[in-house]
Amino acid sequence: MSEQTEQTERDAAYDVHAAETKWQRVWREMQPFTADDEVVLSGAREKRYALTMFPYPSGDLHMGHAEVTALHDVVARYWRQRGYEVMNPMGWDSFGLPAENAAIKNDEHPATYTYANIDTQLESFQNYGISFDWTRRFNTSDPSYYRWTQWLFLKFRERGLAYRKNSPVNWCPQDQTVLANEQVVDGHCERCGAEVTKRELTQWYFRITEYAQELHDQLDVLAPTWPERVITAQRNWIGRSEGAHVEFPIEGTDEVLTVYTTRPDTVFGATFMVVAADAALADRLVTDEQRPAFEAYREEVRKASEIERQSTDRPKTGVDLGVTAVNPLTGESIPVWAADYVLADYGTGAIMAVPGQDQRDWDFATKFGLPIVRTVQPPEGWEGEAYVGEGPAINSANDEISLDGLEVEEAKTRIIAWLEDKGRGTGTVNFRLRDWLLSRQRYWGVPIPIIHCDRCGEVPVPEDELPVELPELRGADLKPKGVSPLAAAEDWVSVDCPQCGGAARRDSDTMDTFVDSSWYMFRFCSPNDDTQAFDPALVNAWMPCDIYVGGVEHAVLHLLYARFFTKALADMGMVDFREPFAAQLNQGIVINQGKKMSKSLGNGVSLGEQLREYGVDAVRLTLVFAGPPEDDIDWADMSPAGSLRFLQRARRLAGDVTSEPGTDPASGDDELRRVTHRTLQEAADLVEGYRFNVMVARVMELVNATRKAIDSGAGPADPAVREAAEAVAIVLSLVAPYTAEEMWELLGHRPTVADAGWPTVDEALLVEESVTCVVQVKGKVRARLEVSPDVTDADLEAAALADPAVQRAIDGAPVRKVIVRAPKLVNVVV
Ligand code: ANZ
Ligand code: ZN
Repeated sequence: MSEQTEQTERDAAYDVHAAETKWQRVWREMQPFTADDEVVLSGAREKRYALTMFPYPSGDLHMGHAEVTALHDVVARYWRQRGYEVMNPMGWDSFGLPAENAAIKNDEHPATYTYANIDTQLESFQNYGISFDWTRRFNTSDPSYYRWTQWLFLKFRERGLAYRKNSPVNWCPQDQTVLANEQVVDGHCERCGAEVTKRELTQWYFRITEYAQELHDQLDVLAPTWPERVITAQRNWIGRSEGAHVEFPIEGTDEVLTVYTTRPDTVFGATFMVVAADAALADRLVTDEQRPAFEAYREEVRKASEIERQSTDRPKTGVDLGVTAVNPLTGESIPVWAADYVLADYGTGAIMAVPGQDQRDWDFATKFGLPIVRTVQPPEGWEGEAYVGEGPAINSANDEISLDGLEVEEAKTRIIAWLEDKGRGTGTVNFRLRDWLLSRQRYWGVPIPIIHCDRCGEVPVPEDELPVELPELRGADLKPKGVSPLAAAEDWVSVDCPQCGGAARRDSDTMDTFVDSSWYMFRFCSPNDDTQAFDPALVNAWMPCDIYVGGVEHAVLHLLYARFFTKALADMGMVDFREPFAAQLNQGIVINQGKKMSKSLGNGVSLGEQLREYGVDAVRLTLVFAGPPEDDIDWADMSPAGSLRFLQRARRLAGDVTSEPGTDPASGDDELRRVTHRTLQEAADLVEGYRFNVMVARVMELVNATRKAIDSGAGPADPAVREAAEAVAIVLSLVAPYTAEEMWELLGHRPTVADAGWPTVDEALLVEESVTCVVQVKGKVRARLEVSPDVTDADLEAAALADPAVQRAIDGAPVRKVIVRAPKLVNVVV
């Protein structure tokens, strides 16, 4: 090749798409990302489990997937370069409403739709060059997976952690199915946005409340490595509060109304009681005379959403139940009302109303002319209504106890002790968290492995008959109807009872998809094991996940459920850790022109088009370089073309290097070597601190420094230039794997750069050049010392006093004081 063509070759933009095809073939042959269980079991290498939330197979991958996996891959590939055995698995969360609704819309079977999309997404992921271990993939809708979801359900049920009960539940009128509390966002269905109503139904639940305390407490342990907003969201959702149960006898009956209150100190001010209108208790207490009014009111209440019911600016409504209770402290007879602002499924479903200290109670009392007694002294000049702040207790004494003058906390302690002593109440902890409603009246999910028999009741499907396969129901109408389409599949539903052999019926509900995703991280550790849900030895070796990258929208859904599953499995002796995710990172979202991408706004950005136009690496680099991972990215402000130009520039460096691979860099240009080693050091720190965008900026600087050294300094044969170019390739491999492979090859190495290993940083090269320190004696500069910028005060003082010029200036006089301002100044006073 003539020098001329060589030059043109190097300067020409390389064909990114040809490189993609080429390296995909190489990777497919090499399988460099297959995690080795043996290495981890034997302890030969330390493990890292990098997990990113697996997708729903609805449509092809979009910008959101591109962003989260690009960020995630930085960490996974970095760990590999650092010599860890990395497991980075991927699969599909392939059951659920999104697929089912899309399938209905397209008049297709959900399975056809789902598996076609999985194929598409798989190909896109492979093209996108994420370092996934594809040998571990599975789909939650595969019978080989959901067999174990069913098995786990039965194990949970054996332990009393899965059960059925009748109660008012959230109902989505659009999707025609029940929803868990976690799936109701501001009173609306998380999936379709319809306003959620209540229905009284018998449903399956997981007893997550059994773990409320631990789920709450362990947040403190997770806080340093989990995003603050997730910790806060979970803390609020679990909603731990401390208070008391206080008993109010109902006059003329044996009934006792127990209330939950966080302010037992205000009990002297309880002038009436309120029971949730839809609680069974209200129905039991109401007098015959008040019943018609009560029932009419209850009808209204049932139509209201929880949000409406709790909104404070809504006029208060209610009905007097016609009975009275006795305030255990004042001995007064107080009326009992039913209202909607008290919720049936929180606390005890009843409250003592203290209008002096609670604004909702104040509004209610004012509206219905009920008495108001203040029991906390408001500050001077107080003109508000209910006073919720601190202050001394007032109007709070009887013959046996006085709280008057006590501050809130002290008064609480005192009254709880008294109540407990008299057997009229107890101090207690309450949680907002409810049990997790898991059954759904829809088709595309895991069948609940239970058979209902008139004689035997609920009978679990025997383990050796699992999985209970989802019937195909080709051609059946899957539109939401309020009952599962499975109920109509007579052949499937009617079975013999496994216990008595009599005619029985399968449970026709399916499980919420969040059940599927609550244990998938365990399955990845032994994905092909058909003898058990997971291999405990492998799970204990690989888990917990060292990082979990995903969207903050799962803060209280998936992330809470997965924590619950882990704790339950630990208590069953199946795993020896209690939290599944040691660290977590939430990415922001990709928006366009300041707005969320949406069809109706017409501002969607097609990932496919971006990839075709700029190539995978440029898109990945753009997403990682855009800003801190947690921030949203506005694609309109991004320049994938600029990213591509940078990648071309980086690649050209590799083409320019003329020294041989393995050349000792020690004799190379010192200045460039310093930049290289500082970059390697900083890049490592930046990746570990999730500051990937700054890491990219440092590589860009290194590319510039190297280019300068080639063109106007050391020249292409200098070993420091090779060292720098190799460092660029290795660091860049975390973000732009194709370009990095190209560079690695141009530099004369065999693939794959993913396994090159992070170069050892030479500490000596990190030391910054010296600083000049001025030494004064009697106010006159007597010496200048060249010292390290991080010299200690003591070392600097010793060095200054030992200097011959300084000694001469002191001339034997007694030193009174030495003022040291390291590293720049020493002042000797004699
Ligand atoms: C008397 C009282 C006086 C209250 C006062 C507050 C202030 P958290 O912190 O959320 O647990 N409450 C209890 N059960 C309820 C229900 N089912 N529906 C609606 N409200 C209910 O709140 C506990 C407080 O919320 C309880 O303390 C109770 O009102 C109310 F100055 O009791 B309190
Ligand atoms: Zn039976």
